[in-house]
Amino acid sequence: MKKRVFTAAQPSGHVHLGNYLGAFRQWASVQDDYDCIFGIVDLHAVTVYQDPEDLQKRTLEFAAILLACGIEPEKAHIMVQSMAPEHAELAWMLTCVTPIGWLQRMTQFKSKSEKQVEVTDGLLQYPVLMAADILLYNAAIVPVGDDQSQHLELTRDIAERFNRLYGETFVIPETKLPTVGARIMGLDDPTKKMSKSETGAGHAIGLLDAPEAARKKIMRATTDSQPHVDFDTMGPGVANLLTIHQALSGWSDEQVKGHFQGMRYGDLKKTVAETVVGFLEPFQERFRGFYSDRGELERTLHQGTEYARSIAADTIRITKRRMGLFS
Ligand code: AQP
Repeated sequence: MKKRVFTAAQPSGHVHLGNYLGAFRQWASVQDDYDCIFGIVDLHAVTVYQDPEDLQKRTLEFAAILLACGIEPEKAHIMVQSMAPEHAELAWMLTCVTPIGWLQRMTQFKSKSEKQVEVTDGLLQYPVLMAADILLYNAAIVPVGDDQSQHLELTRDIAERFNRLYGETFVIPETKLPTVGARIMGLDDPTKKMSKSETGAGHAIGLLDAPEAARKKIMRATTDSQPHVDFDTMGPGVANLLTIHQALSGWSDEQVKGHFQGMRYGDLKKTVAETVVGFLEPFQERFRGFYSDRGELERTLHQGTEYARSIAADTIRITKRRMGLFS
């Protein structure tokens, strides 16, 4: 029997190159070897306010993006979190075994709550819902970008604590990070990770950005005060551009060093921009093809969710029994 993979992303804004390199590309690469469930986690998205109409639209757009990234519904199941009430149900059971201090320590909670006028309970509970997403499917492997490593560790801690209290129930999942591109940084500020919720115009390369707009963002990316690439002294902005190029081109470390050492920043940016545009153009053509068939997209999401719920129902039954909940 194939091991199971579960991973997910929020339809919370403009999907960017960091999401692709850190996550979606890995998702496509594991679909032949594992039983894969990929979630569009809209309940996570609403931990900060989302325009309701936009959110609905983005869920379908997101499904088309995943298909354009190479995910094939014949091999992998794409599900929508809010259509599977088992996620929220398990999250509550896990909330009851999770010390509040574990949640207050999460760096993403700290950084996201700083940006809110009022911090909701949902934002604090976010990692428990994420633990429920994963444990619901007894996923052995969870491919994510580096920013999610801490949440994955917490998922393991919650699962172990539950297993200790109530007996062996959940599989302890492993984190799978990509070798290159696990943390793509913002183009305007390479000390911050590229993020959907950062609003700066030059911050992220959106997967649906017009290719010429993406080129301009790269040409304006923050570098440092040196005139050319020096691998011994380069700052985070230059390192980030090189990572983007390496992740998209598949070049080895030696090839990257041989090609870029000593290159002037203007030429480095032109080369990276060319590579990014070369990726975006065919990607967006595939996207438009999938997005134009709304009926087919909806069918894919319903079928994927139905499959996921058939597994989730068993986990809920077992978990309730373990906790002594009447059923
Ligand atoms: N900058 C990044 N580099 C590499 N991987 C990244 N991921 C996110 N940003 C980067 C990975 O993308 C997947 C989906 O992420 P998400 O939608 O669950 O939300 P996130 O991690 O919080 O991503 P964002 O873009 O920063 O969204 P907002 O601003 O809405 O929170 C995950 O596997 C993540 O690791």
